[in-house]
Amino acid sequence: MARGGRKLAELVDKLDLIVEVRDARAPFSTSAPLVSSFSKLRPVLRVLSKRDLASPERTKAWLDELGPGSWAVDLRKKDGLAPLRRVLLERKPAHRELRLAVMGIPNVGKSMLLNALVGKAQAHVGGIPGVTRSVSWYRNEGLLVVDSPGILDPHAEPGVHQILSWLGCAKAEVLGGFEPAALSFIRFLRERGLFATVLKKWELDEQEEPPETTLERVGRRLGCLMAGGAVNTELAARRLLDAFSSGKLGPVTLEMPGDPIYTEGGDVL
Ligand SMILES: Nc1nc2c(ncn2[C@@H]2O[C@H](COP(=O)(O)OP(=O)(O)OP(=O)(O)O)[C@@H](O)[C@H]2O)c(=O)[nH]1
Ligand SMILES: [Mg+2]
Repeated sequence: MARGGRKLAELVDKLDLIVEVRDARAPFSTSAPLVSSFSKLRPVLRVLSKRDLASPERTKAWLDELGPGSWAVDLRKKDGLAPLRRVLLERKPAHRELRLAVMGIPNVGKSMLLNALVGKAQAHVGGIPGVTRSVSWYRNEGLLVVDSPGILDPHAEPGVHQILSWLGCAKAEVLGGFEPAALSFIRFLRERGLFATVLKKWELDEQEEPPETTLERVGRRLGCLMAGGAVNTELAARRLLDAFSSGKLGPVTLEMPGDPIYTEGGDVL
């Protein structure tokens, strides 16, 4: 287990419960296997963050699949937190604070959830993975809450890493570059029937063409041009992924419960 994972494992003994945060746009790929292993030791509640960036019908299907003890929230608007708060207060021991940790993979909104729960902007929040670097405790309103750094599973399928790079939970530049990540994203959108949903904002129509050509069209549309007029595809790739991960292209959920999106070899179908 990596050092960060060991630190979390040592922490579990001190906790009453764990809140796992996943991204509502891909609740399967953004699950943290380490947290599943802790679920034998402590109750785990599940929060799907970024509900505002996901398809409402698909979020409902995911909540049905995950069952009781799971909620979808919009942490920017602090929407949907009341039922979670209620459950936390019910579980608070009479004579001391409820001790819980917010865990999950990078950039899913753990620190933002913590700030919403303790009622103050205490933990640092940021749009890139790896903002929280150590385990820290925060307290307020009968809660003692631990913020923790996002943990990626090094043994996850290659397809999981690919999806995480589209969502901004893993750094595309580390995983082989923005361009391959954007090309696999375009391919995925086409194969999953999501192309029009995602790219309508930029008025790009779906055409029978290689993903490289689509990326060039994205680059032209966004004015990512080099001297001489050729498209800067690296920049176009970056702009496409940034726009998707930050929600500027509108709400879309990439995964459905029971709908496998990985091949047996672990690549995205
Ligand atoms: N639109 C939207 N953005 C969100 C929501 N929750 C979090 N974010 C954004 O997601 C980004 C990451 O939030 P953080 O709270 O820093 O995420 P984290 O899980 O603590 O990340 P690390 O500390 O890097 O592991 C920030 O840009 C937030 O503004 C949400 O519900 N909706
Ligand atoms: Mg954080």
